[in-house]
Amino acid sequence: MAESKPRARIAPYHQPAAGWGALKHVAISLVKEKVAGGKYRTLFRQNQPDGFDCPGCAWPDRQHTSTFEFCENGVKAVAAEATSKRVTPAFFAAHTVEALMKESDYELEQHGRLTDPMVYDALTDRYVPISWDGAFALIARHLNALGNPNEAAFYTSGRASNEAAFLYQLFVRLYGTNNFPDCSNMCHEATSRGLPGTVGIGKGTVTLDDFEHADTLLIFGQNPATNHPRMLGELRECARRGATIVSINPLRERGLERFASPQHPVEMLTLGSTPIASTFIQPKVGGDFALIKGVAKRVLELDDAARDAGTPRVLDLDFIAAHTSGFDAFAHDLRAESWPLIEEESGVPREQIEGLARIYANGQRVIATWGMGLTQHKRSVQTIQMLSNLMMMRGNIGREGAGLCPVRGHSNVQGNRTVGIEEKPTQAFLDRLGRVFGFEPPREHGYDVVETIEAMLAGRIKVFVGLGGNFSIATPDTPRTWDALRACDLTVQIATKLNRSHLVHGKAALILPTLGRTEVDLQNGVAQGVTVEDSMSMVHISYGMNTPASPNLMSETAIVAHMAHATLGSAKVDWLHYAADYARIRDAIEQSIAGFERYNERVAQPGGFHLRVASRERDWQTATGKANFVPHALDTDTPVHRAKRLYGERVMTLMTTRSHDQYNTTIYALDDRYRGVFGQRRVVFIHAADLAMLGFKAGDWVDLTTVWDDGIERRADGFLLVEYDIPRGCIGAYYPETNPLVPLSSVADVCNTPTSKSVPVLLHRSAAQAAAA
Ligand SMILES: Nc1nc2c(c(=O)[nH]1)N[C@H]1C(S)=C(S)[C@@H](COP(=O)(O)OP(=O)(O)OC[C@H]3O[C@@H](n4cnc5c(=O)[nH]c(N)nc54)[C@H](O)[C@@H]3O)O[C@H]1N2
Ligand SMILES: Nc1nc2c(c(=O)[nH]1)N[C@H]1C(S)=C(S)[C@@H](COP(=O)(O)OP(=O)(O)OC[C@H]3O[C@@H](n4cnc5c(=O)[nH]c(N)nc54)[C@H](O)[C@@H]3O)O[C@H]1N2
Ligand SMILES: [Mo]
Repeated sequence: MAESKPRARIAPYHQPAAGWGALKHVAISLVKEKVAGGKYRTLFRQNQPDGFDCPGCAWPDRQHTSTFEFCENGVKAVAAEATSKRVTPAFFAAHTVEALMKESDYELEQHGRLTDPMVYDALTDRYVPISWDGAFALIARHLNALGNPNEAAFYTSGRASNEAAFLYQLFVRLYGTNNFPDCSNMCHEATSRGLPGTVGIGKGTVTLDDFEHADTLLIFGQNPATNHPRMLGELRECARRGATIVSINPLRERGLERFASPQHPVEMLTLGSTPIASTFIQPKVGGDFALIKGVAKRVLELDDAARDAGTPRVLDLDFIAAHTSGFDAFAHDLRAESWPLIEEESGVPREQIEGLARIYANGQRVIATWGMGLTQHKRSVQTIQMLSNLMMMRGNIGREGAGLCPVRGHSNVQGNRTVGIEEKPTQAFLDRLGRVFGFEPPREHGYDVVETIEAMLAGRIKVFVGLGGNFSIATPDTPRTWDALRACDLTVQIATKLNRSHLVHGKAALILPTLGRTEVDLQNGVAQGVTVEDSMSMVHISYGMNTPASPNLMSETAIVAHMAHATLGSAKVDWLHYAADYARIRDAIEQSIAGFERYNERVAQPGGFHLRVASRERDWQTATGKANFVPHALDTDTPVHRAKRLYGERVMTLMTTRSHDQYNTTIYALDDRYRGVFGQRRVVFIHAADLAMLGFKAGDWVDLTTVWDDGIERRADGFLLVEYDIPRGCIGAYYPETNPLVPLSSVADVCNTPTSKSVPVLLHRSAAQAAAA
């Protein structure tokens, strides 16, 4: 690479989050990306009524109107898409796949936007140009040659629009399978599978308005300064109103300590900032289930005391009586739970658990938010159900200023699920889809991400299509996943930028370059809008404004339509007719899915519309017709417990997380400013006492191996040890570099999410460093 790498260093960060630091970095990212001429203005049209929906995260916008919401990482996402650098046929002619494999993910990202459809040529180990028609014919030939449609898998990364995703699932179901692995399987699946059991629907119950009324916010396992920067603006307002904000996270994330708002010139000029969280609880990694159960147990004790003293009750008895089922069994289980076990498993001392229970019980309107810190563990579904139990004890669901707030990742991951990207569809969904389009959809459940990789390894999946994303390294067990992908007959990647999944490919392979959301999408000369659903169920329309990166790009919707047309023909569904005017697809969504009445009309209103979430209205769509309290036992036999029985306290629980300068597998730059890491990514955060216990010191290099029971060696080599404020026995490192350590069979109960935030590992003095010494 021509660009010289910045010098690596570790330097703790003492400034507030956002503020001048963030503005400076926006300027750097614009210059570095060489944002194509005149496109700066697009940054100011982001999340405006006539602009595009930010391809960054799924955090909602206030009314989607007037004020330009400043977001450093949103700007990076837009700038990365608007870069003037190009990956052309000439680029591919100059680089073999073998040569590109030697580049880092950061280097691959720097090459810029893909411009033309390309097909892999095994003779020269290069990608060569192919016509769009040739590409679609190749896909059709492979799909139609399979003995069984279940031998193909269709991945979705949550950036696809509702229109593209709806057409995609229709195509795949008409083709004959429910094999829809998606990024959600690795992300908020525990939320989507856990909440239906308690409140009936796997979505959050709050909207942004509730943040204006909440007096207490519990933030579980999230790093909003990096991953949802606009959420900090809401939290800042809550803090200024005097709301109590608690961060529950093994790390004291910088953005939750102090935040200087770029929206507020006075704070910027005076170098002032707003303190955000008033309380930090640092459970051990994976300790939240025990912690939340402990808080619930304490709330029950406080209620017992209130009852005995004749003071106002702590439980919301009216809510429990009118709206819930199963409280007695739940309370019985809480009373029987052991305090020492709760303390041991959470890693939080009893006084702090009691303190948190007091904060919760004092709150009249409580919102609980959560991110990947809760969803990527063995017991994630149980943890999320325990959190709903806790919220139900005081009626904190379905009233103003209170509720459940899962904070989703990809900007349209929630919408994708709503319009049918779901490997386990309900029969009712399939019935209606089949009725509208006159076919009998496949009924058996399809494969999720982990099952897809297992099926590829067993030779049961032969064709893989990826609508966005970077399947080869977002997934666990990297070397095995690569074997799996390479065993496929055909891999197809629909993408904006070059990534590892284009290099780790099937025997035949296609790269299909697509428009990004920021770009004008013309069909028959008419600009098309696409719709997305944010993390709070607001559906709105998005129009791109930039000139496409290349004249030879197709929109995702058009690519899907042409794939379907080539594979199935257009007798049953006139695919190209749909792709010619996306309003027709919205009409089809309206006919097929509840809640989309007058879709085109309502989405045209500024701000769009709220898709009904029944639980928000205390309409409980569960088997009991009530919200269910679901008791769960503490598990003392997780993979981490088992590893500790074998290797004792040397076993560390590894959480894999995001740095500030990445978007999932897209590495924009090599810094993690708020955690004080610069110019490098191969670091391990570790407690000082664990360094001493293991005989290391900060600055040493280590190799990591996983403790697992299938005889396969899993390792990731060459990480710098960084002393950090993290609980004993826990370490942190970045994803995707650590995915080789996550076993494919290490998944969460019920939802099958890879346990990428709790991997039992051992640290070894780096072989390379030892050799050099
Ligand atoms: N800039 C940027 N924005 C993004 C993304 C990005 O990569 N970059 N990714 C997008 C996507 S797809 C998603 S899903 C979201 C992810 O956003 P987040 O949910 O914030 O994801 P992570 O950075 O993986 O980790 C979250 C936090 O969990 C904490 N944590 C780890 N283990 C535990 C635990 O056991 N308990 C608790 N309580 N906390 C724990 C970590 O310390 C960290 O602060 O962000 C989205 N937005
Ligand atoms: N160890 C570990 N593993 C994890 C996680 C973790 O915390 N730890 N997090 C998991 C989570 S939460 C998620 S969501 C997944 C993410 O998994 P993915 O969604 O598969 O990965 P991304 O890195 O978001 O995908 C980036 C690629 O998408 C393509 N792209 C970008 N924009 C567009 C577009 O508009 N259209 C199309 N077609 N392509 C586009 C670009 O080519 C880019 O290289 O990773 C999961 N894996
Ligand atoms: Mo995600």
